[in-house]
Amino acid sequence: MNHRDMVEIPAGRFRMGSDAFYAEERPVRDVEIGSFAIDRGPVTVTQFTRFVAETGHVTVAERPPDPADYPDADPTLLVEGSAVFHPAPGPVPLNDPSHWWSYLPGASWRHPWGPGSDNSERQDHPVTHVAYGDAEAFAKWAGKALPTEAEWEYAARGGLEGSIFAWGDEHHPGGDLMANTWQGDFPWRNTGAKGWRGTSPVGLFPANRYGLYDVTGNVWEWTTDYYSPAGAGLRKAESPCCAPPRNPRIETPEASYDFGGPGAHIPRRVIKGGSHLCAPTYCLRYRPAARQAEAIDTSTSHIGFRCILR
Ligand SMILES: [Ca+2]
Ligand SMILES: [Cu+2]
Repeated sequence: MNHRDMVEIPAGRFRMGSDAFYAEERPVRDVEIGSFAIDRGPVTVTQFTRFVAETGHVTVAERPPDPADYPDADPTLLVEGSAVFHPAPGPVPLNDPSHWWSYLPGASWRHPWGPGSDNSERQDHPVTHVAYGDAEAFAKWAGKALPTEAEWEYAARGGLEGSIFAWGDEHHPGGDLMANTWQGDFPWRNTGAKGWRGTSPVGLFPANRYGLYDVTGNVWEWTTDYYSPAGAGLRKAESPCCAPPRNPRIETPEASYDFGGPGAHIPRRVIKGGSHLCAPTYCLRYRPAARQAEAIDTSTSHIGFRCILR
């Protein structure tokens, strides 16, 4: 593998999280991170194609789900497929994602918008419809690893201390659109980000100060941390005095289960950075501190990943 598409991130200390937005980002805390190299952009369709050609990897979305794993599921839905966004016909209540998400049989990284679609116009876009295990398999093949949440956030901040966005505090500095996020009225009127609806070519929007593309928007990115309502790096109450935690991570799934939900037995990991579906009226998660839980077996049209080397 060549690593010239990676950037060296120096070791250092940063302020992880945010107190100004969603509860799961709190509290802001100091964290220390060892040095590592990270991919400049999310893994592209071209790169994933090479991985599949060499390994014969079949993604989770391309395999029929095992009914034993989904005892409560409608058996007609237990077919190969993935979650695909479709614009609503008009304004809809924003508390019900079923208005714009559906499980589409035959959708996969090869057919991102369903069986009739392909990647002929999307070779340099981030690969999508990858579950956590698919991202992990790619990383292993590439001789790399997936980042922890803390590593990802540290790199995404680009050395800017405590900024709201990866580029600073202003939403649109100089009037510029800085990332591929939803333009128009979510989830029905999509005027496009630099002409793109859905994913966009990696590198179309400005890099952050470390030279990383698409840390904000385009696709959410998998990290290795299991989700817990408060993220990694919190100091134990009994030791508030001491040095900040170094390379914190959450390696046990206990806090990640979505009790009461249909997939309550499936562990969830943290995804970062927001996607082309983030809109200020709906979801302000296109910020380095923002975080979301995603079930490890789930793939969608707006989640991808990038790798690191420690
Ligand atoms: Ca991203
Ligand atoms: Cu969002």
